[in-house]
Amino acid sequence: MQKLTYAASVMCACLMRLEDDIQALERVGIDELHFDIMDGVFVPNITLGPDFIRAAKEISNLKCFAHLMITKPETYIKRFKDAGVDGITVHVETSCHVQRLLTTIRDAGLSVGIAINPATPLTKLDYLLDYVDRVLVMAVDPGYAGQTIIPSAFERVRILKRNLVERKLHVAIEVDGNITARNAAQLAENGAEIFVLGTASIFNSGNPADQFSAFVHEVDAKRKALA
Ligand code: S6P
Ligand code: MG
Repeated sequence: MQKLTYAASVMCACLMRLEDDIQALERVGIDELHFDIMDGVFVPNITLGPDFIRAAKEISNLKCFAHLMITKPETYIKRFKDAGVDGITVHVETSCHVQRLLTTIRDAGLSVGIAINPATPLTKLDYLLDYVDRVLVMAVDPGYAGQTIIPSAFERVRILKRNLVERKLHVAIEVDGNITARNAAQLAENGAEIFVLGTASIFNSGNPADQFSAFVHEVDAKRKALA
C-alpha cells in the first residue's frame, strides 16, 4: 500500500495551545503543517498569515505548506518565502498568468502546488501539471472548517490520478476538507496520497496527538478492507 502523508490544518487547532499541540503531533509522526491563508475576498473568511509560519518554524522541524486562498497571490510569494515556508499552493482560480506564478514559486526554491475548487473543471489543470509537485483537490468550497465533503471529490481524484499516470507525471494528489478515516481510505484507493486533517479527524474534542494516532490506525484498517 502506498504510504500516505498527513498534514495538520493549523487553522483548526486551538491557538492558545499551538506550541504544545504542534510538538506533540510532531512526536507522534504527523508529516507536515498546512496553513490556510485567507484574505476575506477570494473566500469569505480571514485567517493566518506569514508570521504564523515563521513562529511555527521556530518551535518545530515540520515542513510548512501555505495554502493561499487570496487574490493577487503573486504579490505575496516573497513574504511567505522569507517567513520560512517549504511549499506554496495557489488556486488556479486566482491568477490569469498561472505558469508565471508557479515558476516564481519554483524559482524561489519552494515546493509548488496548485489548488482547484470543487466546481472548477479539471481540464483547467491540463497545461499546469508539468509545473507542480502536488495538486490540492478541494473537497469542500474553501473558506471554513467543519464542512461536509462534496461527493464529486472522489471521482475527481480518480480522473486526475488516471490523467497523471497516462502522462507519466510524478505529482502528488492532496485532498482538503472533511477528511474522515472513511473518506481518506476511499480517496487513497482512488489515488490521493496527502490528506489535510482538521475538525473531522484530529482537531475536535480531545488531544490532537492521540486523535492522530487513532486516525492513522483507522485509515489503515479501512484501506485493508477496501483492498
Ligand atoms: C478550508 C481550508 C481547509 C480547512 C480544513 C478543515 O477552506 O482550506 O484546509 O482548514 O479542511 O478541515 P475539516 O476537517 O474541518 O473540514
Ligand atoms: Mg486548506
